[in-house]
Amino acid sequence: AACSGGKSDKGGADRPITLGFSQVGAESEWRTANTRSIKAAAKAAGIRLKFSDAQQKQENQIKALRSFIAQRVDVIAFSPVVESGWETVLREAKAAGIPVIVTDRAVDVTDDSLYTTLIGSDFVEEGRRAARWLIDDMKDRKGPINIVELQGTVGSAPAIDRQKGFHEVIDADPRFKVIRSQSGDFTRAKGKEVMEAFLKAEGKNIDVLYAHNDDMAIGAIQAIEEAGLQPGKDITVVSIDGVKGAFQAMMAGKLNATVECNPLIGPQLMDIVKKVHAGQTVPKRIIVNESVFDRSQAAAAFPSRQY
Ligand code: GYE
Repeated sequence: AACSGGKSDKGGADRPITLGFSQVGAESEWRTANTRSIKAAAKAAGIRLKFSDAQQKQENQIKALRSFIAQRVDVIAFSPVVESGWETVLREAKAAGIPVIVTDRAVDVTDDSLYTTLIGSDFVEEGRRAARWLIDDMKDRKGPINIVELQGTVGSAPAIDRQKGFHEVIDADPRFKVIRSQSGDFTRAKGKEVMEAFLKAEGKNIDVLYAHNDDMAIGAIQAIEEAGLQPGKDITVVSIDGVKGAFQAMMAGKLNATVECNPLIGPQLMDIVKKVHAGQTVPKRIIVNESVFDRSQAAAAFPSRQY
């Protein structure tokens, strides 16, 4: 086939770049904001976007990547639903001379020449931030303090790393104990369902809920209320993302804190797409800046929240 990895056969300078993007799904407020950002930024940058939604299934993503390769797009970007299992399809992209940019979630590959760069947040640090906030919030409280944990999608980078970072910090304080930990797949519905099971099993033993994203926390808040308890008071709730729904829950006194994870990476991604297509070298890892908000800051920050 007349396919080369060179830059000289990509057509005239005026031909728009075609980008194939495979998205995880639409599982959370974070994700829909991320999709909006990518679509808007592609349009603004004059990049032709082929967008595919995998509905949280790796097999769908692999199919999408293969279809992008068959269509000979200029650049592929994707947010991998889970970390492992990408070697084969990434080797196919490499053999076709199509550069691959990983966004948001990391891949676990032994050969890191299989992708150009990873643009995304430091999830381990987000987990540490949630734990540090909790330790500070409970500095005057005696142990034992029982935590239940709602994990993200099993095998996904944010679930693995947010658990790791949280434990790294919380395990150093003997008052805290994670008594239950289960996946809620990053959705409200699953977050609620799993929290109901936690409440049934543990009753009033639960002091803290740590959720790997805001949507699961929001679902769980509903379960806590339905169990006749007050979220934010009887059970301290801390989660990650910083979506508008979390700010509203904080303003209503039901969520105690959220650790920011910025989904608005579209403009940065398009910038990298152009550079990679032009054959420029880019850093292997690009990290997004973010912070932590609690209830005392929620009302002031809310009007300027972009997602
Ligand atoms: O925190 C969660 C989404 O990969 C960082 O995925 C992302 C996570 C985000 O479903 O809300």
